Amino acid sequence: MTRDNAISRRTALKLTGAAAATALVAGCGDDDDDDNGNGNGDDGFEIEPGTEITFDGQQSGWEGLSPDEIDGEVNPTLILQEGETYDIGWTEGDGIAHNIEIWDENDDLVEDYETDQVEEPDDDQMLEIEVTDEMAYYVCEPHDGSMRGEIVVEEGDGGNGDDENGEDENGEDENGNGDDNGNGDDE
Ligand SMILES: [Cu+2]
Repeated sequence: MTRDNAISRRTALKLTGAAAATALVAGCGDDDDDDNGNGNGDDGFEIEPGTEITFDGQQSGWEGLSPDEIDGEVNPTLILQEGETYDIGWTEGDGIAHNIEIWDENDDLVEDYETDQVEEPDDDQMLEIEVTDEMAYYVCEPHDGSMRGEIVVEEGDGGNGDDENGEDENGEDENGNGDDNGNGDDE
């Protein structure tokens, strides 16, 4: 690979400096991908309201099972809509006792969103949550260092009717400004 790259780079320079310059610009233009709607990998995964979010509880981290977007992702950042409800929990595990809790940015429990610690998950390990802007993490209390994922709350305060139209989502993705708001709150 290295050798090939060296050759092709030299060839490109010989052929035309303009083409090489263009290639460099394109290489740095990761933003283009985000504009196409693939920004989820970096910033988190936008989850449809009402979705059941399930994990495989491994001591090394939460491994996403469903929805498909988070399948195989470890501690994926979940982008949830304020005021909407979701089911979140774990349906498989490694035989070690885990639970799931929703924490705020100070690592305090939000509402009473916590489950008992069990070795084999059952229905009680699924939390039905109504999203508030306090929510910052989903964690396993005994393993809160490794089994911790971020929750990013998308505010629905643009108006009560906006969520239905999905106009908020589109606008934020194109501008890329939505993330700035979220980061400011966290810190
Ligand atoms: Cu755990």
